[in-house]
Amino acid sequence: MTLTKGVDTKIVDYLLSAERDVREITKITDQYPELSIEEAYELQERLINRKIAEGARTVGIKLGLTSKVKQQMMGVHEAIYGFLLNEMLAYEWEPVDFHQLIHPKAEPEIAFLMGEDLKGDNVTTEEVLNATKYIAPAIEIIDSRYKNFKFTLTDVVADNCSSARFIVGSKWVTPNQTDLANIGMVMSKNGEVATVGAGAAVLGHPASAVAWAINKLTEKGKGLKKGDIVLSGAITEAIAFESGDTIVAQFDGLGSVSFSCS
Ligand code: OOG
Ligand code: MG
Repeated sequence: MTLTKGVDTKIVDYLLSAERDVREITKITDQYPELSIEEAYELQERLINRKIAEGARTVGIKLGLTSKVKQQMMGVHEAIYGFLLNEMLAYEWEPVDFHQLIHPKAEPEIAFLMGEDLKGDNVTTEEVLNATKYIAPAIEIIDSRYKNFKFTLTDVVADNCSSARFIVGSKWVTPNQTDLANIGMVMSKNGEVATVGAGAAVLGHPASAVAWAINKLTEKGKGLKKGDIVLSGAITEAIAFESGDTIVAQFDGLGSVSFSCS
């Protein structure tokens, strides 16, 4: 057990200062190679609690590494989750300020808005769909605090899974209006196609990814609440962007979501 009192505070301070000072840092497992995934989730919880103490509010969760491609890239077999805070919410009509971010990348995702509380250790895809009020196209902006976006699973979990900003499109549809697994998506940067994918990339079905996360949260005595937003995980690889860029993700039947970076 590496995570003694004092060490946990030190690591959380280290991660928070990197974000605040917009500066990349050496990954924490370089100094603490023994840290376990469970300890990483404890660190993540402490980091979120610190932000809450400073006035932030959780508005939902995000899933990461839900696609086989991303899991293979990382050499892992499991997805991860982190928390969304109100201060991460960005809007289509308000440019994202590049200078507040270290080395941001954009990911096309499907957002779920929960219409009911949902908790349990055996939640199914079907139950997730039934508890979902709307789905919408979304873009997550990830911004790992670690140098060159290089990390182990433990590092990224402690860093709240690289969360930085997210944008949800203005068109919301009920889940039964669309076949989420077969939804096609094209994401472009400055008018040129950057990446294409389909909903099935996310653990076979984006709602299955959400079910997985609820089961995990329940192990910790948590769950989803009515009104929570869930980002179900990137459908393709993430695309780097900088000042002056515009990113648009266009989903079949779901419409599009976009943002510009100033
Ligand atoms: C980790 C976060 C990945 C996703 O949707 O897969 C993620 C990272 O790649 O930095 O948010
Ligand atoms: Mg993501």
